[in-house]
Amino acid sequence: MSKRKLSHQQTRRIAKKQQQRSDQSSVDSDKLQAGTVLTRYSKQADVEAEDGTVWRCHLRANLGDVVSGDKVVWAPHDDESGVIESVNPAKNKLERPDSYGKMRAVASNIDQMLITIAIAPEPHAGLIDRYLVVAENLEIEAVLVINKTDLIQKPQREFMDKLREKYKKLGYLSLDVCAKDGHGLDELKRALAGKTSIFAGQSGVGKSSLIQVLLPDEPIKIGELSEQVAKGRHTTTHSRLYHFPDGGDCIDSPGIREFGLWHFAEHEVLKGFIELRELAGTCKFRDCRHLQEPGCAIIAAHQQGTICNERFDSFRRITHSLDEVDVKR
Ligand SMILES: Nc1nc2c(ncn2[C@@H]2O[C@H](COP(=O)(O)OP(=O)(O)O)[C@@H](O)[C@H]2O)c(=O)[nH]1
Ligand SMILES: [Mg+2]
Ligand SMILES: [Zn+2]
Repeated sequence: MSKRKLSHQQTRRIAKKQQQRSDQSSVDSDKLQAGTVLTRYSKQADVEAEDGTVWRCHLRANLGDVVSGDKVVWAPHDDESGVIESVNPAKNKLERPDSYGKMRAVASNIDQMLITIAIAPEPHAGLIDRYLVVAENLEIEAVLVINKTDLIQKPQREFMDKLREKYKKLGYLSLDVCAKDGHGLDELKRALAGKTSIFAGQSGVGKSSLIQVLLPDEPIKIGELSEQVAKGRHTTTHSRLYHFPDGGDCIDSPGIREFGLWHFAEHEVLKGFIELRELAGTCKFRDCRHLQEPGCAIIAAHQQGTICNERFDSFRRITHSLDEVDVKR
């Protein structure tokens, strides 16, 4: 409590100072409060006050990318709306490039990524590894969530078992769940408790469905994305932060379905492959790119069969995609 109070006072002080500098601000500084951004719309945001009430807020100019999970200082304007005056520095920010190549924040202050897959839609090759590059670079935990266990038939079981084993070997927790019949939900709840998690995964794997079974009273849109595609309509969906009754928050975000990694540097891609980054320290050359250099520890390990083929290929494919972008630039 005292810790929170302190940071609240500090941020109020900062906001006050910023306000004094800004001519356009007319907010009475006594009204300033701490809050959390639940949803960001194009020009406004829903902010949750410390008492749990939610306020639709306008944003002061030059606040930058304000997204779900951001801690802010805001002031009420009338009975239901307010103004965000300042944004606290975030512990981390998940970003993705937009269609113009500009980096856009998706969510802030995340502790954990739940990489969600299912037998249908079938996981794209290397997709899990791509999410892991993002998670490892944010330095957050990553958990593999295998949803729709009700659909796994005998022929697919082996595929899923292999996949699960591959990531377990690397030290990642993996959970089998089913939003439809409730299998594995207690374990999922335990994994979510006390953390802010973000569900990542292809559209249609059941991210929103899982959040819905955990929060039956929330009006969560299920399957909306695939319907949208079918209708060929462009509707904007927004990220949203939810609280779980047993503690812990999660962010459901349409912005983290699939995105390129070309904004990553080579060493960051390597950071995403925990078993390879350990080896890289023993390569002969310090600036080894692990492509064809003599004395490369990663290539040697691959030849000796001590690292997983698929992971090595994934690493190569991602690194190669960075080169392609360089050419285009
Ligand atoms: N059979 C089965 N279907 C599911 C399960 N979870 C979600 N679905 C269905 O998968 C579709 C996509 O779900 P949605 O939650 O919108 O996926 P999202 O795009 O990842 O958020 C919907 O038609 C859901 O009803 C599950 O555990 N089993
Ligand atoms: Mg969804
Ligand atoms: Zn090397």
